[in-house]
Amino acid sequence: MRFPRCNQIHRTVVFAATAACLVGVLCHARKARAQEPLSVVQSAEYEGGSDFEPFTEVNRSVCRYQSDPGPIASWFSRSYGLSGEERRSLADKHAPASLMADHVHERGEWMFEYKYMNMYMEDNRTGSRTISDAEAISLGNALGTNFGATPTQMTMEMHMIHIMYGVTDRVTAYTMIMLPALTMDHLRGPANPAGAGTTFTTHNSGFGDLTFGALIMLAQDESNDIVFNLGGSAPTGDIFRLSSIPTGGAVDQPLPFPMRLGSGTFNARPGITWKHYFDVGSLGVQLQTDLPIGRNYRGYSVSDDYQLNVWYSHLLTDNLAMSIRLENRWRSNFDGIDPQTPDTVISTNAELFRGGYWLNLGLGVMALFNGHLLNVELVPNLYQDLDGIQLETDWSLAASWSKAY
Ligand SMILES: [Cu+2]
Repeated sequence: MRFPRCNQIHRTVVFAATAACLVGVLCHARKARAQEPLSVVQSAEYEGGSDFEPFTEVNRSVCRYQSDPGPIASWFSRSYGLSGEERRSLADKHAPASLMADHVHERGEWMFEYKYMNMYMEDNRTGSRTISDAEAISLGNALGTNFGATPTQMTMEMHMIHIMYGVTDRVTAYTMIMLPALTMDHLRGPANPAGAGTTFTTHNSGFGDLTFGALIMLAQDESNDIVFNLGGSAPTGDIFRLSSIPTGGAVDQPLPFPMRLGSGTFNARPGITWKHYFDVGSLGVQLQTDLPIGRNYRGYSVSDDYQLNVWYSHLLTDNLAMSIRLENRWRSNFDGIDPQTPDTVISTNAELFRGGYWLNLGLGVMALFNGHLLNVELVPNLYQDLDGIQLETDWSLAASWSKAY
């Protein structure tokens, strides 16, 4: 387990403070607006039949839209002073697209979601410094690796089918079926029988680890949710596939760690989320973990993974929201050793070149059409500090469609 060093903590505090200031300003603006006196007509409309409370939350928009505005007008409208349940059904009802396990469903309700994620990694990095492909070979050799090849670029795609079901109003069960598709480009090193300086690409896809669990509403009031994720995953993803592509057909070798489809272990994935709903948006904080239990049958265990997220989603209309998110991610190196993945061959075989710290920015859009939620987020990396030599993360993307019944 690695914790960020001073400069990383410093950066994180600065960003968190910036986000907090932004939210503070928005809240202040919202409050100032709510305190504007109601006109005589608006007060009369309010007394004439609204059951919203508290009284001070009512403002002009509530009154304006009390009669049905029609489907087109309602898409562009904003409602205020809604009940807790109504407020949770607007465009910001789910966390930004890259996140999971932030919300529950009411008893008997199903949710179906398809989610696509793509992470793009180009160039290697040692610590926080980007290095050229040639240096990845030379520095790698000095560190006792990359004699066979160095990775130069990777695309990690994930298709996910996410199903949720409200067992009670406080407990929602869920499962996620993962279908990763991994592609990695390489440059051959000095000891490769297929010739140093040539390139090759490997690909792997199939079922990943099946994820499941229960989301438990620990506490809730009109504007706050605290949700605990009692989650885990089962080792349904294949972790041992052979390829002779790296050596141009000379030798069959197991695909290295980042090209494997699962962890090979049962993982505990506890997490906790706090969400606060304002009239104009919502704030979320989530700690999510992914912790392998024991070692897999090849003799190693993957990283302990901790993700700490803070986000704010702003409602432009009831059906359209934009989000900004800050993600801290820590990963440990692997434990144990897979004896069939010698570190000398390639850096992606090295158990001690897996850990690091990543700081990512998320910029998202959420749109509701007739109960269909489209949720898209682009996630550029802001900072990363990696153990040994590893491919650096440039950006990731998440896009999902979901509907509850
Ligand atoms: Cu859901």
